[in-house]
Amino acid sequence: TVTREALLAHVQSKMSTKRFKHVLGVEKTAIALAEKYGSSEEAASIAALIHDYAKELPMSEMKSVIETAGLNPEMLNFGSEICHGPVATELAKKDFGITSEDILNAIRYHTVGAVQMSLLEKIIFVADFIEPGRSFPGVDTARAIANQDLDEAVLFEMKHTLTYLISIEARIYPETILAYNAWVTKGK
Ligand code: DGI
Ligand code: FE
Ligand code: FE
Ligand code: FE
Repeated sequence: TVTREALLAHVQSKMSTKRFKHVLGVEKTAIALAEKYGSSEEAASIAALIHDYAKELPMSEMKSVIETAGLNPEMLNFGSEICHGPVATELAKKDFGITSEDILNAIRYHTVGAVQMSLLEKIIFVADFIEPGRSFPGVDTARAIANQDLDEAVLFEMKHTLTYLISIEARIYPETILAYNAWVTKGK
């Protein structure tokens, strides 16, 4: 597989300095969570470095990746925010030869989450939300929860994101609601 140095160079070449800083913050946070919760730190690093690899791709290129890979074309109606994770997953296979389904799913579901999530998927989902560069109201609460209970942090993030999206009258991707419904009833 690809070395961290090669990955860093490729990823950096595809995005703004600001977004690359975010990616490094996600990597650092994901490695710390992996250590804390007993997951592979190497897998956390690779998934974190690739998670936003497609974020600045033009929609025309996203569309062609989605069509070629046979992904659900419905996501195109929700723009780059919803498409960039699944598209990065395809590019991770093609550009970097990533074959670990766990790493690929962590990249795929990093924006929306999923009904069932592996430890690595939860780590990338939460690390993306709480990395040191994030500064929205509630981020310190999210960091404190992530330090205590990773599942609670996933649910907190889903509630926070959905509340935010509704407040700005954004359209909710159906998978976002399915994930929220599954997590909000866990343990009840
Ligand atoms: O790529 P990042 O900015 O690091 O973070 P992200 O991939 O977690 O989220 C990107 C954006 O996607 C974030 O501003 C919230 C938005 N988003 C998440 N779920 C939905 C959504 N946007 C819409 N319209 N609908 C959703 O269901
Ligand atoms: Fe993202
Ligand atoms: Fe996120
Ligand atoms: Fe991100």
